[in-house]
Parts: sequence; structure tokens; C-alpha cells
Amino acid sequence: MLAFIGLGSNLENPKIQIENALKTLNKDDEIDVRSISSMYESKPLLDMPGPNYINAVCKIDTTLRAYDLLDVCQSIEDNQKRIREVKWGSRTIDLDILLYGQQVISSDRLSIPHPEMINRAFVMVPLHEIDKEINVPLLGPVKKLIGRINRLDVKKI
Ligand code: A4P
Ligand code: MG
Repeated sequence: MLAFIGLGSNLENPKIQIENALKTLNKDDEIDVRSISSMYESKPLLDMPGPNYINAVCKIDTTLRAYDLLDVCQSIEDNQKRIREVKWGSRTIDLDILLYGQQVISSDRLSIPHPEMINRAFVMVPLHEIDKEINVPLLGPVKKLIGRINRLDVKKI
């Protein structure tokens, strides 16, 4: 199954945090990282206090089911010592499953497509960079959705 994962960090050397998470993903026997976007810098959403974020998106090919992929993502967050304090608070690493094939999943533990993704420049710009033809289930083609995004919200680094 082709899936897309959004990575974000704003603490303790964010670029290295993202690179380490990508390495760990690719080491998993059931995950093949196919492409990785550039990294992008942006301010925290809603002007929350804290350092700027670095974000990237990767495309993977995986034999894992969606919930098992979530387990892998959460174990990477735990290993990189992410402490969950406040919702939307600063974090060493955050991995969100953006898309899992064309599946729509809606449960307490997992919402795919990620509900906020189409509003976030730090997701849509890197997603569009690595796959201009992808469709977001229920919402439409990335090529069209990118038109609603203010690209100035992110800076390619
Ligand atoms: N969960 C549900 N769906 C998913 C999914 N598709 N992928 C559940 C991953 N997890 C999913 O997540 C809370 C729960 O969401 C998990 O237990 C999982 O079962 P979390 O990562 O522990 O909590 P959180 O990150 O504080 O909340 P949330 O809603 O994921 O926050 P966001 O939306 O990730 O926002 N500003 C910039 N510039 N860049 C950023 O990356 N990120 C955030 C966090 C805020 N501001 C930001 C950025
Ligand atoms: Mg999250």
C-alpha cells in the first residue's frame, strides 16, 4: 500500500529528529521509503509559543495495515523521547499518517485522511512537491487543493 507520512519537529535539532525518524521508518522490514520532500520551516500554528517547526512529508510503500503503521509511528515518537504535554505543544517529533492508499478511516485512534492536512501549508506544500497526481479521498486532487494554500506560510530550507 502506498501511504504518506507527515513529520514535524520544533525541539532539539528538528532536522536531525526528522532524519532519524526517516531512517527508522526505512529500517522496518515492512516499510520502504520511496520519496522524501524537502524540509520546510514555519511558525507554530495559531501563533502558539515556541520555536519554529521543521516539517517534511515522505511517501512509503508498506505491507503494514494502517493501525500497525500507526504503532510504528508512535514507537518512533516514544523512542525520540517525545513527551506529550499539551495538545499542539512543542515536540521533538510528530508523525502523522496523512494518506493510506485511498482508504478512509475514522475511529478514535485513527483518522485518515488526516483531518487538518488540507488546511496546512506545511503538509500540502511538501506533499505536492513529491506527488502532484495524488488524490485526497473525499476532498479531491492535491493539484487542486494546493490552490487554497498560502505558500508563503512555509519556507523551503
Ligand atoms: N490519530 C488520529 N489520526 C491520526 C493519524 N492520521 N496519524 C491519533 C497519527 N495519529 C493519529 O496525536 C493524538 C492522537 O491522534 C494519537 O494518539 C493518534 O491515535 P498526538 O500526536 O499524540 O497529539 P498531538 O500531535 O498533540 O495532536 P494532533 O491533533 O496530532 O496535533 P497535530 O495536528 O499533529 O498538530 N505548527 C507547525 N508549523 N508545524 C507542525 O508540524 N504541529 C502541530 C501539532 C501544531 N502546530 C504545528 C505543527
Ligand atoms: Mg500528531
